[in-house]
Order: sequence, then structure tokens, then C-alpha cells
Amino acid sequence: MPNLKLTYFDIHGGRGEPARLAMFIGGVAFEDDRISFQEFGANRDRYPFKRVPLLTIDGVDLSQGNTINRYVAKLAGLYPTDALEAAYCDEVMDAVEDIVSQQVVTMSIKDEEEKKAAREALAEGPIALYLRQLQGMLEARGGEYFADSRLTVADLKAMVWVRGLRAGILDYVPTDLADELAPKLVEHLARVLAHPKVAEYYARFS
Ligand SMILES: N[C@@H](CCC(=O)N[C@@H](CS)C(=O)NCC(=O)O)C(=O)O
Repeated sequence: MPNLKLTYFDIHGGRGEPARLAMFIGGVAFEDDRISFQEFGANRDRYPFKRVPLLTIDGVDLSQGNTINRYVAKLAGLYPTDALEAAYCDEVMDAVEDIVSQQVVTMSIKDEEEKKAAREALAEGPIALYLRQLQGMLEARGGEYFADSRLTVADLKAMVWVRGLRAGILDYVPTDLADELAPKLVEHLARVLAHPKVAEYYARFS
């Protein structure tokens, strides 16, 4: 097994969280390099594209959250070997990445009224669309997991997004939006959080 170090913010969400979870679930040893926003700012130039997450594999950098997710999920046994199931898994991860990118745009809005308007439009438009669409995909795959009829890294990526919405990480986006528009995704969130290793992972931080 290569020597692995995952560098990401010290938060329970975001683009680095699915890879941390996947490695923990699969018993893949890694250095969990949690950095503060200040440390990131001071070392920004060291990261590829000046962004994180960053996975260092035997000292060599690998960037891009979903690329990292796929790689570590293969090591952890959380990525389908069947080509079509792998595509279903990728589809969900890329869809979540789409909506996260749209959310991030609103984070730099300084004016509070402007931010409120942008977030309300986001909630009514893109977030509602992605919640409904992802719920439809889950139902199309049997209703329990997004791919391979078992827990995969796609479930971790979707869970982290829905968990963040319900936790209120985005001011002006109602925390019950997922419950209202996509109750099956909320059930999915509960299912993933109840996985013994996921529960153990979050219990370490409470
Ligand atoms: N396409 C990249 C985007 C990475 C990204 O934007 N990361 C954010 C944190 S989640 C970041 O480093 N932001 C710092 C900045 O934009 O200055 C990926 O999927 O990993």
C-alpha cells in the first residue's frame, strides 16, 4: 500500500470528506492532514491549482476531489468494478460536484442582501433541481444506494452534500429543503450515517 496523506480543511464536510471517510471505512492507512483556513492561505501556492483537497501518494501530488475519491475508493473496495456501475457512481459524484461549485460562487458575495438573494435563487433553482434529480437516480437504482447495490463512494459524496445542507452550512437556504423535496435522499443520508464505520468515524469527533 502506498504512503498516503490527505490534506484538507479541518471541517466535517466539503470536497475532502468523502475520501477521508472512504479510507476510514476501508481500513486504508493514511495521514489525515487537517489544515486551518489560515494555514491554507499561508501555503496556497504549494497546492496544485492553489486548491485542496490534495492527496500525496508516496510524496507525489494528486489533485481534484473526485479523482482522489475514485482512487482511494478503489483501494478501499468502495468503487464498482463493473463499467456501468462505475459510471453510475461517477455520475452522482460529478452531479454533486456541479452543485457544490454553484454553491461556492455565493460564498464570496460580501453584500448580505445580495448574498440572500443569490442563495434564495440557488435554493429554488439549482439546489431544488439537483435534490430532485439525485433522488430520482437513487430510486432508479433500487432506492438504497446509488450504484452497485451497496455502499460506494458515490453514497459518501451525496451524503456529505445533503448532510451539509441540513446542517445549515448555507445561510438563506432552508435546512428542511431536502426533507421537503427529496425525502428519499434524507433516508439515504440516515442509511449511510448508520453504517457502522461511518457512525464510528463521526463518533470520534463528538
Ligand atoms: N476542482 C477542484 C476544486 C477544488 C476547490 O475549489 N477546493 C476549494 C476547497 S473545497 C479550495 O481549495 N478553495 C480555495 C480557494 O479557492 O482559494 C476539486 O474538485 O478538487
